[in-house]
Amino acid sequence: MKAYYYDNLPGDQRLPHDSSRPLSPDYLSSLGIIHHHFPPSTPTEAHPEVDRIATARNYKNRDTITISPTTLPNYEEKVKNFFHEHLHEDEEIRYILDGGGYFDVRSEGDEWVRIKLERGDLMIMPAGIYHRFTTDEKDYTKAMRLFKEDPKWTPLNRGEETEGNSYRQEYVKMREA
Ligand code: KMT
Ligand code: NI
Repeated sequence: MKAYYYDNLPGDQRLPHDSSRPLSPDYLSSLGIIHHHFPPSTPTEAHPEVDRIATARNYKNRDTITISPTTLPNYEEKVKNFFHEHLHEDEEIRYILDGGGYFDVRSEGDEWVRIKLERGDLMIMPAGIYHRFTTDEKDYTKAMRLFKEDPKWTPLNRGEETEGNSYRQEYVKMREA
């Protein structure tokens, strides 16, 4: 895992866009993000710690998605959709089984913070945080997606409605506390 401010320069979203302004794990904590590194023994099986965390946090749902041009129908369109800024009404865990990718999350000043995830990285994002995702130049992310409740998988794209969303407001209050 590596985090830094996104450079906001035009160009392919899959490029690093590293502004050379690094951010620490403590900074991510202040945004309500938790990160661990649990390398899986094979690219198909979660590390036992992942199951332990999921059970402890009462997670009920998970799936595995392989985001690559050969495994995901309409790859280009899906990657564009993942890159639309959105939030979820539930906390979500992303665990990288293989490959890698970038999650961008909004800072408290509404800047993009880019989080580079690699195999074995586990990230817990709080409900209500604005974010987006992209593969990197290798076009290959195999990720386990874990959600607490059923069926809040729907991304809510940022707009007037998400500003008034109660999960969003709770998140902002938590960040400011
Ligand atoms: C999300 O919440 O934006 C995603 O699930 C992206 C795909 S998972 C690596
Ligand atoms: Ni999302």
